[in-house]
Amino acid sequence: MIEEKIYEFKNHGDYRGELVALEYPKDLPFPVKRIYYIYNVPENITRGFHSHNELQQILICLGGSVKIKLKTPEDEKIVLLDNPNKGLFVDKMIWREMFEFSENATLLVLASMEYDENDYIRNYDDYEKSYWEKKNK
Ligand code: T46
Repeated sequence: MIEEKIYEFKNHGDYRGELVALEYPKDLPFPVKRIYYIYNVPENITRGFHSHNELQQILICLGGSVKIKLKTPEDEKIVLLDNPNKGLFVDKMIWREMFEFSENATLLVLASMEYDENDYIRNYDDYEKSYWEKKNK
């Protein structure tokens, strides 16, 4: 079973607008080593199609909305991100696809590791093999 772990961030907003502050370990499960964001995604584009050996991430949709498919050989979940107060934890060894980006969507990602292409599993058959190997260890 894939656990759908959503972090509900504290909002310090007042009449001047909203403010969310994220600190490790108070609000986040790992110290953030890298931040990136995805935006201006054209209609009908799906991104992702990979898993990670070790990387853990939190996905936050700062504006607009996007759907995230989380998948393993045993389970599949689709999560709608449409609120900057919420962060979706995506664990290592979970296949992910990001789709249905709204026109103005900005997806912010907090990552537990620096960028390392060797940590990616971009072929689904390799992912499936590695998933069962790790699970049956
Ligand atoms: C993930 C999902 C949610 C870098 O040079 N540094 C980086 O930190 C990242 C994330 C990417 N890149 C390069 C590698 C590729 O040449 O940017 C290009 C696009 O990356 P990619 O095709 O992997 O993008 P997505 O949107 O398919 O996946 C990204 C992350 O790569 C991935 O870790 O979990 O967002």
